[in-house]
Amino acid sequence: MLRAQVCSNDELSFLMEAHDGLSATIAQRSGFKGLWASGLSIASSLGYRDANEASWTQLVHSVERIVDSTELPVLVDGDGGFGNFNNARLLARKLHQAGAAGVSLEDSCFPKLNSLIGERHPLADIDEFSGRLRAVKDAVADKLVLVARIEALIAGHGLNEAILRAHAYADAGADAILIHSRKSTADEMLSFVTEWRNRLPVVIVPTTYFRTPVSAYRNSRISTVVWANHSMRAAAAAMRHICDSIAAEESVASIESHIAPLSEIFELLKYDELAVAEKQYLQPS
Ligand code: SPV
Ligand code: MG
Repeated sequence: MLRAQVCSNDELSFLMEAHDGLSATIAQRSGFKGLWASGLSIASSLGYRDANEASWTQLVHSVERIVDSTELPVLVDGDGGFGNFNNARLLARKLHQAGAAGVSLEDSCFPKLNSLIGERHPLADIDEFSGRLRAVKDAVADKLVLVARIEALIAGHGLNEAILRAHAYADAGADAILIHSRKSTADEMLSFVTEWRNRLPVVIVPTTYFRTPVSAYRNSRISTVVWANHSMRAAAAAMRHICDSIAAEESVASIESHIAPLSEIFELLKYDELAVAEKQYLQPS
């Protein structure tokens, strides 16, 4: 199902960020057909910086909760694979066992730093990173969609470097290319797409160029848009507002109508299923 979404440029698909079971459940309710297990959002919700402070096992645990919470396919942000080819293929195997549908690997060096902050984003050597991709492909074959993510534009290199890398990663067996940009307009990313001519489908992450209408992506036959961190940021804003208010008022009376009723939480987490199961399986004492 993820392959049909990510590997087709006939129809634009959307992946919504999830960082835990609840955010995954809510994304499914809103009608999303696939999820992005965001490294930034998972790290932030755990109180870590998106700098490989969370371990690969913590990522796999978070992915398990996301996968278990919905029927949606999950594309996991695997950062650079947490090391060399060996770490990358181990991560891919474990993500497959956890039920992920795909993994995105970026050509950064360990430890990485989130692409949207700081100026130091050293790129992996092209051949070394291609080896990481080949090792993952050999380990999981077609059981996981493999997205190769290019950080060349983030690192301040030009279009030529990005295109060179995209061809190398396609040769190494990637199923799709994620071209990342942190410009406030889509121009740089769209120039890549024009030059690339869809040798492989293209995935994008319009976090900083959020004003561009999605029609521009449809016109460019981009395959997939990732809304990468918006549930996590929405949660942060809502929690800050509510905590400020409760602290100032020493009361929860005025905020009750602004937060999710408990009935909604119980409904989202299917407490009714538990009640039915108890009737079926719990022996009366
Ligand atoms: C993430 O969601 O963790 C991503 C996208 O990798 S970005 O934060 O823009 O690097
Ligand atoms: Mg990330």
